[in-house]
Amino acid sequence: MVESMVTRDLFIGGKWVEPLGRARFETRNPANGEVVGSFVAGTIEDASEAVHAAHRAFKAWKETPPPTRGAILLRAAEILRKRKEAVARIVTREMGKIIAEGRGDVQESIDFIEYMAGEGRRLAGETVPSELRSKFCLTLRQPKGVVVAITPWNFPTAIPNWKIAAALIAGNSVVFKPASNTALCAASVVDVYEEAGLPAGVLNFVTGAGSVLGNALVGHPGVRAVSFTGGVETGREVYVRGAQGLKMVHLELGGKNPEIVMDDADLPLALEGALFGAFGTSGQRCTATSRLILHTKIYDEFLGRLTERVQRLKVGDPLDEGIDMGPVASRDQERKVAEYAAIGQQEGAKLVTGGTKLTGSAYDRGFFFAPTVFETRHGTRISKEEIFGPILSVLRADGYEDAVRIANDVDYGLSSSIYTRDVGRAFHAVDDLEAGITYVNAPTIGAEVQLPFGGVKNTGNGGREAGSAAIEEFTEIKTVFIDVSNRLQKAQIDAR
Ligand code: UN1
Repeated sequence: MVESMVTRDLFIGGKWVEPLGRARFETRNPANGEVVGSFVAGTIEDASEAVHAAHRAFKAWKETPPPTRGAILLRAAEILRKRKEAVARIVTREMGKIIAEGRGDVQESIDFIEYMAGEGRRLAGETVPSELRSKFCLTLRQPKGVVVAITPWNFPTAIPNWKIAAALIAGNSVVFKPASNTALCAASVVDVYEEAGLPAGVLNFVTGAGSVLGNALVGHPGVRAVSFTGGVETGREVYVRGAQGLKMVHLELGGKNPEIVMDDADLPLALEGALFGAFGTSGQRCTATSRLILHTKIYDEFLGRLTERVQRLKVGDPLDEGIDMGPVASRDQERKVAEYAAIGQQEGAKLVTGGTKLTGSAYDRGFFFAPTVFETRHGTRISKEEIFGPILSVLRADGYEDAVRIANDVDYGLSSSIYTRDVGRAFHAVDDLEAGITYVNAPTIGAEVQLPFGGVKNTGNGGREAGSAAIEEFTEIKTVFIDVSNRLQKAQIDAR
């Protein structure tokens, strides 16, 4: 089916605008090259306009009672639920994840917006005793101001919503700058909030090069906080630039997530987990299983079964139900994955299956790469660097201690997984694995919105998003003392 190309503009101050004389860029379906959408290549002026619009809208939005903000979010969730299938198709066409995962992306958005809507009736602070008489101490949550959301293409509706819905319920106004290659997904997110009745200027949307817009937004003196999900190198630049303005910069970066399979594991279950974790979304999740650490006693058997299953994965048009894996998201991704496949072979890893671009009439117009498995030693580049594609490195471990040592000896620490039937061992792993997220008897992917998401080491800078942490990300704490004693009471001095 040929679907038509859509033209979208910038959304600033509650209006869709195409500023005069701006160049445009296109997004393309990575499965077949069709043009999906056309967008404005925004400039520094556009970034600045968006920040100003967000500023103008901030005060009234901050003063809007949080339950009223929540009601708008609930409407947004409802609108998105009604158009789940249509938006899921946009996700799949623009980014290439299989349609079941496209639906999952949108569902994750709906779930999170609903969850944050409820937060409108909580946004809880704390109440603690005073050391003095007739004095009350409490904290309130206040919005930060104008916040910037810079989002990646791999979860092109879910990650924007993690940031936008949390920022909005807390009373911030937002400038949203999505990854360019999923700009139509991003515009579809903006539509939902606009139609839900979000006041003009509370959410603004700019598209274009990160090197232009991202820099302008992060460096803008009117911006108080930046929430960024993407690669480590860009994350570092965002952090440094934000630091110059003493801004809160929240970073969600890469991963090199291990699945450990112990000798007592339920092997068929661990196998399903590895396949989904490594090749779901063509391996393009920060939480993807990119290392499979096998206990030496089950190594040969497990690798044999894995290989057989990987070779049977159906790779094809991600809009077709029944396909296991679609293309990678872009030519750049394809190049990077091919480079790592070559690196693996140069550094002496044994290619078990895959390793090449897929060819043939079903594949030639898209960026299809074969699901790939390497056997390698810990320490090789493919065993330590984030690839963000369908390449799984299989590593051998002598036992639990060795497996944990290998798992932890990388620069990242987002997700991790262990398959074992030994409950004691499982809890030790929960303690021992250096990662923000540990799964027991489940793959490294599959975060749920009501729990914090984030990682340690180079995966971020200590923050978490989603779950209870989402509100912390986007609020300032106001500490309040109310003295009703009608006299000067001195803390630390009178308090005896
Ligand atoms: C990401 O990998 O970039 O854990 C986000 C998951 C997702 C979120 C992942 N729901 O699989």
